[in-house]
Amino acid sequence: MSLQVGVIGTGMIGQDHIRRLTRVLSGVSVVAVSDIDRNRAADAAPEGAEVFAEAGDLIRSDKVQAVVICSWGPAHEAQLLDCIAAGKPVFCEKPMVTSEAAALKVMEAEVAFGRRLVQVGFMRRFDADYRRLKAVIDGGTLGAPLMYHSTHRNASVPEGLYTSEMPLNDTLVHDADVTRWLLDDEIAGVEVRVPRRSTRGKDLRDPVVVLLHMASGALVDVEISVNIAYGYDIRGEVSCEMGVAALPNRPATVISDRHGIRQAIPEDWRERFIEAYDQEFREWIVAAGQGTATGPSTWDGYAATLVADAALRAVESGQTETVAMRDKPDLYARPVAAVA
Ligand code: NAD
Ligand code: ISE
Repeated sequence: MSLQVGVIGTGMIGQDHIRRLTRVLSGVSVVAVSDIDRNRAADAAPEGAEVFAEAGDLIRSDKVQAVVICSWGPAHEAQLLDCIAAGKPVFCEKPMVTSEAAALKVMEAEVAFGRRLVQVGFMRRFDADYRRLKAVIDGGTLGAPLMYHSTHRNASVPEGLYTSEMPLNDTLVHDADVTRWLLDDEIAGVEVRVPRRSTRGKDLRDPVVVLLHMASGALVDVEISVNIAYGYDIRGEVSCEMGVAALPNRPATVISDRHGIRQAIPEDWRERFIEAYDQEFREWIVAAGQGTATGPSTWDGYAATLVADAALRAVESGQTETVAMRDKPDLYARPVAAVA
């Protein structure tokens, strides 16, 4: 039977996820949508889907078996808590929440419920290039990872909606999560350096360089540029004791003409990570159909939130700010048990 899903937030990524849930993937149907902009929700609703004015009513509706949250970050906390209270599996776009206090509330609610329900939208973990890179590091033939260089460049971000804090609490969270996952290590401290500001960045603090100090002693540098004009360029290279492993340049047609030899660069995240988003939902649909969640967890969302908070403090202090994580609840340490 098809998993009946309700989607909250029908902006850019909400529409893209509705497209994949209705036209690309099988075993799932979008039966409900909600957005604070009711017209946008109505325009995005697939045929037959009910439009809810209130996200809470969509979550509690009997026709909705599982929820996809694509609203703005600050709205996620209340919507996640409603999903957990209703006992419904939920896919939540990053950032899971925007403060440590909110992350703890969500984690405590899920732990009290006693079963994983939340998957956070860290799609890089589902990308084939990142998965191959991780397999090489885990294989151990290059020795221990010592440094990781992560480059995260956006051609542009939406004017007005994207605030000066967002390079650190909205964009960096991807690099923080993929670093923890790739290196199988925790982030213990965060430093931020701010170079000359790009005049294209309007009022944004852009670019920024972030140094992540890992618990093992490994060091990670992250370039965040959110207005770099030429395209969406994601790179990663791990330097180990006996060699280096890097993400490939994205395979693309090689064009040769009077301007030279070149390959196209993706315009934005929709194009670069199209297969990764498809795969994260394939895996989510299977788990949600069994009443649970696998993939990036509330614990991972909590870790990324702490790193973002520390990065925001580090900009102000100019110091290395500590990331102090709680002890990991058992719920996130044990393998997920499927529910019959
Ligand atoms: P957007 O502004 O295009 O869309 C957000 C939508 O949510 C808007 O239509 C808005 O009206 C609606 N909304 C806001 N608050 C709401 C609420 N309380 N209830 C219901 N609807 C509400 O933004 P977007 O680019 O689609 O981003 C949405 C989320 O997805 C953000 O958290 C963003 O960080 C994340 N995102 C993730 C990726 C990724 O690569 N994983 C890419 C883009 C965006
Ligand atoms: C956006 O919200 C995303 O999540 C993209 O993956 C990221 O590259 C971009 O910087 C964010 O604004």
